[in-house]
Amino acid sequence: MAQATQSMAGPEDAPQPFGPTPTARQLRWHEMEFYGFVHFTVNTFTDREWGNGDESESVFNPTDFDAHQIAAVAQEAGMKGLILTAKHHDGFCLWPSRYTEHSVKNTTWLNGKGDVVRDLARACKRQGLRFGVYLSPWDRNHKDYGRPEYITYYRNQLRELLTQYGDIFTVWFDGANGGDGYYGGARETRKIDARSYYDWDNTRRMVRELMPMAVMFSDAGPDFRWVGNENGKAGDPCWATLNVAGRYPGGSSDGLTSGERPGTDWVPAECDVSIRPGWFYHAKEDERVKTAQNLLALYYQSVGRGACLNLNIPPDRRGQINDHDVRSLREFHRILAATFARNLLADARLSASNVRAGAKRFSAANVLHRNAKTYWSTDDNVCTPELIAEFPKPVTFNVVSVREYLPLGQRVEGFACDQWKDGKWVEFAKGTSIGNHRLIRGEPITTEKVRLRITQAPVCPALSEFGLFAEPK
Ligand code: FUL
Repeated sequence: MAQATQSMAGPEDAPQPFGPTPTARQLRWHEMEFYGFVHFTVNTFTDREWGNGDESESVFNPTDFDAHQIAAVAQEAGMKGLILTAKHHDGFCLWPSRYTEHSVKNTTWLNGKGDVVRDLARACKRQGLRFGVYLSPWDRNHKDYGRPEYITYYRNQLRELLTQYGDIFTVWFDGANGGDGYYGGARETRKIDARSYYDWDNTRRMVRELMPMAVMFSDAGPDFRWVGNENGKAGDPCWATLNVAGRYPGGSSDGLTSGERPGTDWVPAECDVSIRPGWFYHAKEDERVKTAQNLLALYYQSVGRGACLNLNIPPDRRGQINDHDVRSLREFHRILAATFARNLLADARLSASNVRAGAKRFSAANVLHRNAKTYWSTDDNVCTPELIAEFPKPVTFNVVSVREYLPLGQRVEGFACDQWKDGKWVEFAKGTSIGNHRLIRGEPITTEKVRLRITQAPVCPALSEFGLFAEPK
């Protein structure tokens, strides 16, 4: 006779998930951490940030467009994907959409045979990068904008993008909406009700159907959220959870910077920011490109707070990433790669105050590798454990890295780090939210013992990484 299977979880079983947890598509996105925006359209040639929608197609005329240069620069900078403005607010389409004449097909560029979406999608694939699209809901060119017919047009375009260009990892739904524009010659102001006009539920359903693993961005998710500013800075804390009910794209940005805890939904933050003052390329901003040190600071304030960083690198009028930007990106990546080349904890002897059921599966050693599948956890009643790392000889570091095992939800609400100094523990860092990744960067510390304390958690923690790293001089 078969034995009755046990229905209650035993101590050797994995902890129960806490609160909302990420979907497979969100986990895939979390792992990317850093990717780029590519803002490119008629604005690049008119020197504007928002086109009015009445630009002649012939305005779009890159002299030496090179999708491979763009993708290679992104890849060398450590980005895991690129998101192209397939259509910005001016309505000009970077692909030859069959639903409008306002596109690359009516330019002299490559005799109207060019397709920026196709070329960049292919170049990304070749570089091992994921590719995503920005399709502005607000369209200052289209005659029907503001009427129901436009929603059909918008979905037709989205269908083209999701069926003609291979895998699309994200659809980025911008929140800017309504106002004056060309609108097929009407040249008037059109206001829409951002809450109801776009019928987002049905558009989202269509994206799920055509591209099940694509994550959708907006102020209100559903998969990841705007961080509430365009400076690239996440809040501290920055919870992955949010109360989504009543939110809509273009609605209130209250709570987006820090997230909400408790929160009903897993909707982590993305920090979008440009490497330049503007989103589009302007020669007059060549000397105002963010430096490698600026970019590093942004990285620690975004990725280092559990968000993803979406750094805009706008092609210039050639259709390539400008040398000024390339130089900053190279130096930024050189420092980052050298910093994270080696987890100094690999040399330490680790001891945890508690290991769940004393089982190897939950042992402290699991935190040493960035392996999204393994983690250190404790017994259910042990919510504030500590982990001590002892080194055979003193080590010097200035960056601490901690990650939670996300499939079990965001569990930790407080943590602290101590160094062994003059015969006692001295705290040198503390924080609240961890989530996908928490980086703390400070002055170099030299010590032979480090302690990580979980100081507040409603349930037992589950940590997939603890690391100490040293930034090169
Ligand atoms: C905003 C837009 O209005 C900007 O032009 C840019 O595309 C930025 C990423 O989003 O809402």
